[in-house]
Amino acid sequence: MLGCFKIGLYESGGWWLPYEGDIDDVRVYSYALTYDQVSQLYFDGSGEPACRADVGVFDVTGPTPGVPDCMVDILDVREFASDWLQCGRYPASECGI
Ligand SMILES: [Ca+2]
Repeated sequence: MLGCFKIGLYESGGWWLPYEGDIDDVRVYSYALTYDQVSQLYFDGSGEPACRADVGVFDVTGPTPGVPDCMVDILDVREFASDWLQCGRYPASECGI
């Protein structure tokens, strides 16, 4: 299936709206790029590491509480573990704590 794309516009609710930003590098490929290829292009252009979407569900926080930092590390484990000892039974005496 062939689609169309427009440079400088984006679709929202059936309307094409002007993109409010700068575009300084446009490339059209005849094939789909891999995550690694897209990430490398981003890194080459910005010098900043790209955040891969495949770490998303485990990255729940970072040095700023509640703000994911694109890394799965001890801060995320601490966040997951923070609820382990909570008991949802009623009455609370049934929790055995
Ligand atoms: Ca994190």
